[in-house]
Amino acid sequence: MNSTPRFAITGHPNKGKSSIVATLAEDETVGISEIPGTTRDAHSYPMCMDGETLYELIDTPGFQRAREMLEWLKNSETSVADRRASLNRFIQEFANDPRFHDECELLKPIMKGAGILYVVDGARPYGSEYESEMQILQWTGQPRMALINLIGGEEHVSEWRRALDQYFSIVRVFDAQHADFKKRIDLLRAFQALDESWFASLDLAIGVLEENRAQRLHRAAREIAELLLAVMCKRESAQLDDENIDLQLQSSLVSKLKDNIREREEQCCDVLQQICGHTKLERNIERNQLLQEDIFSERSFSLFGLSNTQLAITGAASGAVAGGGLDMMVGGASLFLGAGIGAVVGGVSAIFAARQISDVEVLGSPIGGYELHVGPVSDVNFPWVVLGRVVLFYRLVSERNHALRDAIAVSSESANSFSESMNMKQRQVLSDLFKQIREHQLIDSKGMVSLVRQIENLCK
Ligand SMILES: Nc1nc2c(ncn2[C@@H]2O[C@H](COP(=O)(O)OP(=O)(O)O)[C@@H](O)[C@H]2O)c(=O)[nH]1
Ligand SMILES: [Mg+2]
Repeated sequence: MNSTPRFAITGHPNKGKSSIVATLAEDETVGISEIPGTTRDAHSYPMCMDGETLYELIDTPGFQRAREMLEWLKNSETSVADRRASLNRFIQEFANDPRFHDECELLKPIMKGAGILYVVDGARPYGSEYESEMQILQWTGQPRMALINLIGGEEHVSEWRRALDQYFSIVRVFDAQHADFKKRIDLLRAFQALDESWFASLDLAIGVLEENRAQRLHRAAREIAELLLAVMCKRESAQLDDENIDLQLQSSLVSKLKDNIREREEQCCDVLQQICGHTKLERNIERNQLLQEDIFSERSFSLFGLSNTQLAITGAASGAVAGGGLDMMVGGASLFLGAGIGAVVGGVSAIFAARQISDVEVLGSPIGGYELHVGPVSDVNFPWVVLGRVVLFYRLVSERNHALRDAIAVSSESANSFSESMNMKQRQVLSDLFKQIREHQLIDSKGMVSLVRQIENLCK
């Protein structure tokens, strides 16, 4: 049989049931709340890939009156073989009784064949009030697994294990908010072991998930490579009255260039979020502090740029000033302002004051007169800064669990270690590719393939 596996997530209110649904269905729309009793009705969240439903997670309200319910069941029981029938009778009898609304809601999908994921909190002690819940779930006879969530720590995990082992054939610790991809796959494999009829469907699901993850990485790396190419080639220009540089115009072109580059980086981050199914994050939160930090700030350069030694080793500094030949072709006067541009940019940072970040030139315009050109950004560290920022962003977003809704927190240590996380070879290959882009203002298809591959490795 190749039916879609369905899992009902059950347990006491406020133990992270909805969080587990969000994580396993990779769905940011699942309602998670610190207020118990928020989930009122059972709701199914399909895990879909390429239009195919791999499995379904059913979020359910928590047990409210398990003890009373069990009492009723015991009174109506005639034989062990009759237990499922008793449960069905209970649902029929109390379907419209508000006292047992939540019990009926959570049992319905299970009685229709869903597997059970019973969630408890490993930070809270085990208590006999849970026993009725576990017994009721046992009565359904459905395949079931218990998950010990770690809401506030794990001090009661072993005590919970001993109790849960009595009722569940598989008991796992599963951190709803931080379980990574591998942990989620492990869970699906455990379910395979629980029910043979799901084996083939879950095998397929795991294969699709793994394939999708690789595709996601590739798409993201391609997106980042295109960003690098775009920002490294970006230029701004405007008509000039004569061949003299209009400093005000130059300053506004520099601002425009920087704004466009920032905007392009924002766009790329939006796409990376989409790729990872985290579009809501954008609306709910501001990007983390580090990424809020301006792309052209001194801090960005010192965090993500290569050190002078690293630059010297890779030979990145040579050929840093591009565009020198351009004006020869069109016959304009070229003005590399060098350190001067820092003053024009307006003291954005000490680094910019000391370095030439972009070329400024006056070129003869094809339609007559003169044009002032600003860009591309020629600072050798610029692509490293952009690369570091977006790769770090992708790592955070792609690892991020869909149960986590707060702001992405990134430590400056992780940013600091970014350039160190690359080995010499990686740095050299990237450095050569950046040089190619800087010098030719384009990249050939072989270079693009290599760039994407390098970025994939950094994003993992
Ligand atoms: N720290 C932490 N908090 C969690 C975890 N799982 C859930 N929570 C929080 O616990 C509260 C209840 O979570 P929710 O998923 O809505 O529980 P439900 O009522 O069982 O569906 C929410 O405020 C969650 O953010 C976890 O693994 N760690
Ligand atoms: Mg809930």
